[in-house]
Amino acid sequence: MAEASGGESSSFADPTTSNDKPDEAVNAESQNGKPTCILCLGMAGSGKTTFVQRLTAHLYARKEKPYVVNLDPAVKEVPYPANIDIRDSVNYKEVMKQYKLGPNGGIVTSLNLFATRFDQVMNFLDKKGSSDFKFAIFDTPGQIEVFTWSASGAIITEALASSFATIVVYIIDTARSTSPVTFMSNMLYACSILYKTKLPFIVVLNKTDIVDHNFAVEWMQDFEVFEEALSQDSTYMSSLTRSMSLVLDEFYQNLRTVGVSSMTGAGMDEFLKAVDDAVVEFETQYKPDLDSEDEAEGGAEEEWDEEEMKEHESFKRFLENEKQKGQTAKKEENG
Ligand SMILES: Nc1nc2c(ncn2[C@@H]2O[C@H](COP(=O)(O)OP(=O)(O)OP(=O)(O)O)[C@@H](O)[C@H]2O)c(=O)[nH]1
Ligand SMILES: [Mg+2]
Repeated sequence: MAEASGGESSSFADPTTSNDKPDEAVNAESQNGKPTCILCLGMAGSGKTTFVQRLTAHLYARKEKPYVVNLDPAVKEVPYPANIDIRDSVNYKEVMKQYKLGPNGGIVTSLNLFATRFDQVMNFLDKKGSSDFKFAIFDTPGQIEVFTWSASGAIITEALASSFATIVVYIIDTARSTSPVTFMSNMLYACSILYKTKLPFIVVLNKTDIVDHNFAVEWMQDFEVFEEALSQDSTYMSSLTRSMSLVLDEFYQNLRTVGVSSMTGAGMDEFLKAVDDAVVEFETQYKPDLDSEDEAEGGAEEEWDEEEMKEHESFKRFLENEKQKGQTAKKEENG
């Protein structure tokens, strides 16, 4: 595993911008001269990576070169110019081998290892964000729960949101959500991520080149239309889905949705408008909440640090144990 040693010559080096002179048009101002962070989440195969690729190309065309971070250690090819690539500092296959882990454990552990050095990413964003780029885009691992339900995912998200306007983009494969029950389960997942991150949220209905997204918008706006679609199905699931839909009504009312094709680029300008909106929401609602939480809790920062320390220590112990186990097994094999 490559070691990152701080500074830009390390494995966190910035391949596309370090030698570039920022051109004038790129000097976009953002909130308080700091970049906006766009976290792209979504089920496996929903199109996160293709979306990041398309958004990056779109911003390049607008002369708003973004800063792009790949957080998926298991991806084979990254089809966009990544300023920071988790694979440069953590070798996922090596992690699996060294700690005797399966694919999911390997991804979680790789992300944990990366999170312990996330302060370096924060430094890059802080240093360059005000002058070089307006948007920092994050592509996340295929297995969504690795990011949304792991300590490292939370550490990364919270670190970003504490310093920059941070927005969650939940990408949906629209073509695979045309059944009301599948659509509902996808939206429940979206809702649970909103609960978890408490950040401004945009739902991207992707792959509109395959199927128009308006059916989904209608389902969210009008319960009766959704009910009609459900009426073809009289199973237990459909009656549960009906109740769930009523519960989700409040969630739908406050949701920004944009139809996009990452393949053709349709909907990208609308998406950026939604981002502007979400940034205003971050600054006016989320930021004051975060600040007042910090103030109200007083010493909470110290407590959190202690919690983090405990987690970090136990993670280190886990790694040591696993390493020892691996070495013993190897000796036995050889002996
Ligand atoms: N037709 C069409 N296909 C798309 C679109 N976006 C992505 N795809 C295809 O969907 C598949 C999955 O896309 P990815 O971008 O790899 O999805 P992902 O969410 O990053 O996948 P994982 O990282 O493995 O979870 C690929 O075959 C893409 O070509 C789109 O807008 N339209
Ligand atoms: Mg991907």
